[in-house]
Amino acid sequence: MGDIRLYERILALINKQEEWRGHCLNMIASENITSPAVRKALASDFGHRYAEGLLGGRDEEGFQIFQRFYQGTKFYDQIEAIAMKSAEELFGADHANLVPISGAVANLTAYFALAEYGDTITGLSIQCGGHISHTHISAAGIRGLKDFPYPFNYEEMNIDVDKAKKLILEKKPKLMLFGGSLFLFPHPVKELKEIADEIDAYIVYDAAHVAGLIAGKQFQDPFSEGADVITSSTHKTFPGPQGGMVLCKNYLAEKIDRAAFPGLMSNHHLHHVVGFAISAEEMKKFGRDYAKQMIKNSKALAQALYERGFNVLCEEKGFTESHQVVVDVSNLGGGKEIAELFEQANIIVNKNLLPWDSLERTANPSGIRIGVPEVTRYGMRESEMTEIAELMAKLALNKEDAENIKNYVIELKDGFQEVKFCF
Ligand code: DSN
Repeated sequence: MGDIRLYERILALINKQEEWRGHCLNMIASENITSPAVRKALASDFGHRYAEGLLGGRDEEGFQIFQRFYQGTKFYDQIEAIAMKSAEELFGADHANLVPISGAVANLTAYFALAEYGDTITGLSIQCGGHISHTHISAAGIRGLKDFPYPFNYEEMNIDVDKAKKLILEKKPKLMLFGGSLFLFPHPVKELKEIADEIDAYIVYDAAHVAGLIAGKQFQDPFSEGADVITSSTHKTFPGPQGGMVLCKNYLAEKIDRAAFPGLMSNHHLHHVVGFAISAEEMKKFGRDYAKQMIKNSKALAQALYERGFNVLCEEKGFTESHQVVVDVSNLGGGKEIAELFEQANIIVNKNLLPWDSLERTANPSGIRIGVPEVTRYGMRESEMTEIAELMAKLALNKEDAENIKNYVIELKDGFQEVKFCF
């Protein structure tokens, strides 16, 4: 039986969440904030509807034609067609499929399309930044794929190209994955393209974290470097609603589409695609400026943290070329302790395994990962990054009172309430 008290409690918790996170510095690297127009799309009638169907070619302007199994899709079909074309333009893809409902499902779609049960794949290990869906414990395992990790260079925080070449020639994976969740520098796609061709492997680039940087032309361009497929979520540096997509070259379009529908999904999430369509227009107009500012901000934050005594990774490489800053806090009690301490002061980050951690350290790993997508989208710039670094230093290094720092955080955030880089 429905319980009015629980119902009211849920409504109250929604308000509490909005109130609290509205006064936080949200610095989870995989999160972002959507524009008011995207929020409107998410709450629209499209969230109630179905639009199952197959793709049926393009019209003379290049917009997708759909063969739906449901009536009532005449407006939605126009939006999905626009969204597909925009995604193709932003990422230099021949074809976009917007059916996957998350980044992990986008990866599963690629696995279903391009690999067979029992095939071998390679990607980064979880400690070195690979996403769980790149491994046997998640989507790759569901597809029955055997994974082995690329050799990794700790100083470079990147794949060791020479060692990787030897291992790839030996193990001959069907798929070579790039991208991940701990992602400071572009991955060596073009450096490993030749070897992929030699063993007939597909290159799948998981752009979930860096999609906004790629669309804003401030990171590597996976397709021009040799990727066959880009998989992604749509809500990290790319400031859309939560969801997924697969972008590909023409020769894989049919396989990807069939893997998405009817392969893995029946209906997709229409309100998500509508929100994505809006955010894609925002990125076409403001994406370059937004992506540039994200990178300026992450570099400024890393430098300021380093100057205050934090052990920020990769000082010799300029710390980062992405939206992330990674700090080894093992000397300060570990990632769990520091992330929880920051949370007491309304600074939200996540603890993170570092490449030299064993998986047993998952509960309290050596690192924290700090992301700037959302604070950048609220209009913060380099000077605010210095202020944030100062607050973090007061908390973690000087052991100042978290309640007191929280007041500074709230005051800082109060000056940045409006979402920028949108119409
Ligand atoms: N778990 C997400 C991240 O934080 O990177 C990716 O799905």
